[in-house]
Amino acid sequence: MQPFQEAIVHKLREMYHTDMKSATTKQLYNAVSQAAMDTCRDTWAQPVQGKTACYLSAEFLLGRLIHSNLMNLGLLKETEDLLNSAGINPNVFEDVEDDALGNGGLGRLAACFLDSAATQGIPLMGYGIRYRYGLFKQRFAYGYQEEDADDWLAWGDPWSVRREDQKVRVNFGDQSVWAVPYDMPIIGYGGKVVNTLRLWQAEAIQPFNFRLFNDQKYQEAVQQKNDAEAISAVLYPNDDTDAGKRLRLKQQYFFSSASLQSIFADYTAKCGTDYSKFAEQYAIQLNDTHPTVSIPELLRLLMTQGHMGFEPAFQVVQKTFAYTNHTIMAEALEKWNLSLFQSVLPEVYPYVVMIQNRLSNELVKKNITETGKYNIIQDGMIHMARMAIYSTHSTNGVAKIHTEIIKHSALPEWYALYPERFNNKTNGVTQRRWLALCNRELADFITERIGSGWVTDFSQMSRLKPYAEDQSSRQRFLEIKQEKKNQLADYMYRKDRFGLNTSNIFDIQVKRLHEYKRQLLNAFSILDMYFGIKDGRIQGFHPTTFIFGAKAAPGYYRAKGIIKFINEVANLVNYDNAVNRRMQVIFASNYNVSYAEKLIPAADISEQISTAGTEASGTSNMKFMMNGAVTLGTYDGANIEIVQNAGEENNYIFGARVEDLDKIKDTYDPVKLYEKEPRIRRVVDTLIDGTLTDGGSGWFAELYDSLLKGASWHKPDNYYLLLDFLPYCDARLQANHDYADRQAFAKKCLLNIAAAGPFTSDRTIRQYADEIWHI
Ligand code: 4GP
Repeated sequence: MQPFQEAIVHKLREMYHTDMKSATTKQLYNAVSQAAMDTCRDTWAQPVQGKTACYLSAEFLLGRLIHSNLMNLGLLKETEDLLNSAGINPNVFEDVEDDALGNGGLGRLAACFLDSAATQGIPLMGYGIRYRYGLFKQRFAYGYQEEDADDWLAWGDPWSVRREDQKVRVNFGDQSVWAVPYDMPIIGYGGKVVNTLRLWQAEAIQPFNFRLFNDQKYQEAVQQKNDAEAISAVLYPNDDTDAGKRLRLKQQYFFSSASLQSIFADYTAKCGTDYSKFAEQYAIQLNDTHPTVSIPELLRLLMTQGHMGFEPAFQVVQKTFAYTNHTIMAEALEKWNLSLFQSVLPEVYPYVVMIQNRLSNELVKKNITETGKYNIIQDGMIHMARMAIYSTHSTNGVAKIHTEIIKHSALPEWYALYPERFNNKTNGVTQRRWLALCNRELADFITERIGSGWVTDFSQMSRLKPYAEDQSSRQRFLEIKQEKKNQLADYMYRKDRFGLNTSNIFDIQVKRLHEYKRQLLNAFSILDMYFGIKDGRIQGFHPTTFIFGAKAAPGYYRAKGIIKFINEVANLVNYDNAVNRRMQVIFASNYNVSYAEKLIPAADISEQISTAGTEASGTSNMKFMMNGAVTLGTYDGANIEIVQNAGEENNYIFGARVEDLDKIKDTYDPVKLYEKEPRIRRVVDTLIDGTLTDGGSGWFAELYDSLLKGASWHKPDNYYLLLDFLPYCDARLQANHDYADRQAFAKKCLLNIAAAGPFTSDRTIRQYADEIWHI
C-alpha cells in the first residue's frame, strides 16, 4: 500500500473504528478528506510573504471538493486504486452533496478564481459566509418547481477547520454576535501552494440564558442564540435580483465587518500601527456590491482604532479596494433604505455620510451641478454601486462588451468623471475542474497530443489546432463525446429517471432561470420544430435531445411559470409517438455544479441565447467550449470573444445585436410580429389555447401578456424573444443539418477546444493580480 492509502485506512480506524469493507459512504468521504487534509497542513501553515489579495464575496460555489482536492494533491489515482481494490465503485462520492454555497455565475466565478490563484502561487484569501443552508434543492411536482432546504452539513464538513481563537465581534444596532471563522484550504494544482477560504459563522455571545430558563421562559432563554444564528442561516436564493431584506443587509455587514477586522488585525500583527501603508499589504476585491459596506467599515477601523484622520483614511481605502460589477440588471444594483441602514448599522452610517460629503465637495470642484445621478445618499436611499465606484481605484466589467456597456450606457456619468478607473477583466473558468476532472477522456486525448502542460498553462491549447485536420483525431473525439453521452445517460437515469437516447444530438441550456436568458425562447423554438416535423415542413431532422437545467428564485413567479411551461412542452413531445423518436425534451432537476460536470462534457450544442446586452459574460459558454460543443448564441457577453477566437464559421451566431436593439427600442412592436408570422403565433398561442396547461395557476396567461401586452414595469416582450425567434430557429436547424457530416462537425468542435486558451480563469486572475492588485 502507498502511504496515502495507509493513511486512509488508519483514519477509518481512528475516526470510526471501521475498515474499508464496512465503512459507509459518509465515513469513507470523511476519512479520505481528513487524510488528504493532513498531507497539506504544513504547506497551509506557511505564512504569506508580501502583499495579499482578499476576495470578498457573499457566495462561493465550490462544487464537490473531494475529487478536485485529490487531483490537485496528486492523490486521485491512489485513492481510486484503493477503492477499487476494496471492491468499492470509485464513483461512490457522487452521492456526497456539498456544493451549494452560491447561486450561479458570480459564486462559481469566485470558486474558479480561488483555484487559479492557488495554482499560480498568487496569495489570494477568500472571505464569505458559512451558510447553514445553501441554495435550495429543487424538485418538480407536476412540472412545478418545489424547494427544499439544502442541508449540506449532513455529510460533515471535513474540509473546514473551526478557528475559535480567531473569532471577532460584530455589532448591529439591535444585536451583537460572534463571527467564528471556518477556514478551508484552497489547494493549488501540484499542492505547492495552499491558500485559504475563510467562511464566517454567526453565533450568539450568550447562547443560553440560565435565569430565563429557570423562570420557565424556554423560548426566551434561547432567543439570542436563534437571532444570532439566523444571520448565517441561509443563502438568499437570488441571482440578479435584489432581496432587499433587513436580514440580507445584516449578512452583508456581518461578513464584511468580520473580514475587515480580521485583515486589520493581521496587518497590525505584521506591520504595527502605522496604517498609512495598509494598501501596500492588502488589496481587497469586492465581488459585486454585496460586500460594499466593507468600505465604510475599513474607514471606521482606520479612524477609530488606527486614529487616522478622514482624508488619509479615505486615501488608504481607495487604494485598497477595487470593485467588480457582474450585471447591469437594474434590480440588482443594490440600494438600501436610509432609515433601515441607520437602524441596522448605526455605527457605520456616519462614515457613509463622510464619504458622501467628500463626493459632494468633489462634484462642486468639478462644476457638476446635476448631482442626483452621483449621490450615494439620494432620495432616502443608499446606492451601493455608487459608493463602490467612488471609493475604489478600479471598477471592472467581466467581458469586453459588458465593460463597454457599463462605460457608455449603464454608468456613463461615472465613466465621464473617472475614466481611468474603468477596466475589463473577461471571465474565465478553471480548466482543472471543467476539463481535466470532469472529462478525463478528453483530457487524455489532449495530453496525448500536446503534452500535459495545458493543465496549468492553457495557452498551450492552440497547439491542438492542427489535429482538427486529422481524421483519426476527429474520430477519436467523436468516440469520446459518445462515451460522455453514455455516462450522462446513466447519471440522468439515476437522478431524474429519464432515458436519454444517446445517439441523438445533445443540445443543452443550463444556467439560472431568468427572462433575459430566454429559456422561453428555447422552448418556443422546440415547439416550432415539433410542429414543423409533424407538419412535414421540417425534413431530414437529426434526432435531438434538448436538455434544460435551471433553478428559479422562489419568489420569481414568471421564472417559475417558464419552468412549468418547459415541463409541459417536454410532456407534449416525449409522449407523442409521432415525433418522440426524433425529439426528446428533459428538464434536469436540481441543476448544480456536480450535475454540470456531467452535462457539459456530453453536449454537442451550447445554448447561449440571452438578449444582446444583458448577459454580462456567462461562464458556462466557456465550459462548453473547452469540452468541444459549438455555441449557438447571440452576440452577447463572452460569446462574442469566444466566436472571435474560435471563428464564427465554427459556431452559430444569430439575432439582433446591441446596436440593432438600440435603434428599434422605442418602436419595437411584438404584436406586429405575432400577427404577421403564423409560426410565431402558433408557439405563443400554446400559452393560452389549451395545447398546454398551467394547472390553473394563471402563469401561462401571464407569460403571454408579458410578451404581447407588457406589464406595469415593462414594455411588451422586453427581451425581444419574438424578434429573434425566426433567426434562432434558422440557426438551430442549420446546426442540426451540419451535424449530419460528423467529420466536419467534429472539426468545428476541435477548433473550439483549440481556441479555448484565453478562457481560463488562470489568465483572468493573473490580470487582476497584475493590473488591479499589483501583486
Ligand atoms: C453573473 C452574470 O449574470 C454572468 O453573466 C457572469 O458570467 C457571472 O456573474 C460572473 O461574472 N451574475 C450573477 C449575479 O451571478 O448574481 O449577479
